Amino acid sequence: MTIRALVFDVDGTLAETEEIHRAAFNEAFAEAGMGWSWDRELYRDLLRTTGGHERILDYARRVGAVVNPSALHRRKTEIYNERIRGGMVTLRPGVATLLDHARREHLAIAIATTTSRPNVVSLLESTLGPESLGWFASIRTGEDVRAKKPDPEVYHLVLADLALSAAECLCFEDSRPGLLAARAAGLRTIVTPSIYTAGDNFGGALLVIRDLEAPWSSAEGSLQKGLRAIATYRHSYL
Ligand code: XBP
Ligand code: MG
Repeated sequence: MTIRALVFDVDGTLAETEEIHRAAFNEAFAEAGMGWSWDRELYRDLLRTTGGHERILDYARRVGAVVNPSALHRRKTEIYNERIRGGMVTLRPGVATLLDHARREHLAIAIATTTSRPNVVSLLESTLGPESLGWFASIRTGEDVRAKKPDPEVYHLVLADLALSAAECLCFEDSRPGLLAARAAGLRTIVTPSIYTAGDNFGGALLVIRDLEAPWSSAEGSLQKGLRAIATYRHSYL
């Protein structure tokens, strides 16, 4: 079947943003004078809870603290956006080229993420330019759903926006909760593990590759053919 759309996760897939999220959480905690500081090892564990608001609540429960997660998360989002708009992040290898090829070959591109909408807007604007928001046929975020990944709700919303079946799309994720969400929506998923997810169980993925700097994005006019070959080849194994 012809692939009509590529659906992308954001954090860890488009860019290695998780260290900027972690720094923003820690700065918000410090400003509030809470004495909380999440190191990398702890954050790796906390990432199993998707969504920053939920992550704060999860940690508060672990340490038996009573906090206002909404105020903390609002401030964390402000700090994160200042940092992203300050040019702190670049896209992962191959991402810009793949988006470019997809657009040239008239595939729709879309976003399905757990993170908050302002974070997606600032990331796209500061890496791809202000006009890039208009390239995406659907952008669905954690703000649009009742249940975050691994629940498939965000992917169902994107598919409805695109008016396409899962079989007509390919999905790009970096984490196990993301992969589970995409698979539960019936999407074939290519995984590019990120700094916090390398070594996770990616069973059910169509393909697990280091990054998106792949042959399909360098061969002129062959994206559709390349993606279809990968999808068809592996389809019978899923
Ligand atoms: C990754 C996440 C996000 C971010 C924090 O989501 O779990 O929660 O860590 O973002 P994805 P917020 O890979 O699906 O983009 O604080 O805005 O929730
Ligand atoms: Mg991710």
